[in-house]
Amino acid sequence: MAFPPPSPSEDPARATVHAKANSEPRRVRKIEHIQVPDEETQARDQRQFDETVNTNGKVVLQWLAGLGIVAAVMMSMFALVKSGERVEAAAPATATLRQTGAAATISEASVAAAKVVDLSVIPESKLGPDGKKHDAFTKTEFAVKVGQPLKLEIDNTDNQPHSITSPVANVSITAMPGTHTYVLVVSKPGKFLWFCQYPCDSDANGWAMKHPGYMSGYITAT
Ligand SMILES: [Cu+2]
Repeated sequence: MAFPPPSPSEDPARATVHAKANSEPRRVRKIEHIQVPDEETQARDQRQFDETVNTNGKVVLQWLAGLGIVAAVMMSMFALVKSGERVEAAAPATATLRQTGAAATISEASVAAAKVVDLSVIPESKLGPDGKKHDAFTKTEFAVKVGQPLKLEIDNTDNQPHSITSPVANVSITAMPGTHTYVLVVSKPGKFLWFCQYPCDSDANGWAMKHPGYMSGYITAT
């Protein structure tokens, strides 16, 4: 047979607590309010915490994604450089015409710091295999570093323009009569044939225009 649960009035301890609670209801409620956050406050704090974690997490993820993109770009650039080296290594030593990309953009600073090469254009000056003198540039071989400008100070002593033209190297320099400075820049490695696009060496039907060393030559970019 079970004893019935004691009533509050039968339990002295319980009766005391009950009496205290009843006698100091304001104080108890006040303490509870200060020390224990209510459900609304807890929920709000939790939301703020979650939002902070979420935001920070997103920032970290975005940062990691950005890092991944940078790494991918660097790897592809490295791959391009390596593939370029392989192409160059496999290229024959003889003249090779190469396709270049868009015109190279060069900074004023790099132009100002560029090396200067002096040359002249002199009509009927260079002896050909036919025993006659032909129109010619005094220098027809140019060595450049890819993307680095080289200044050409050309004294064109003729009374008409001549040019250093290489469509495959995206080079087109028109040397006007007189002494002027021009910028030669090539954006891709290779050995490129150039020619003068202005009709000249007319005494020999333009022979010089088709022959390297006269009104034609090579630009080597490494
Ligand atoms: Cu010419």
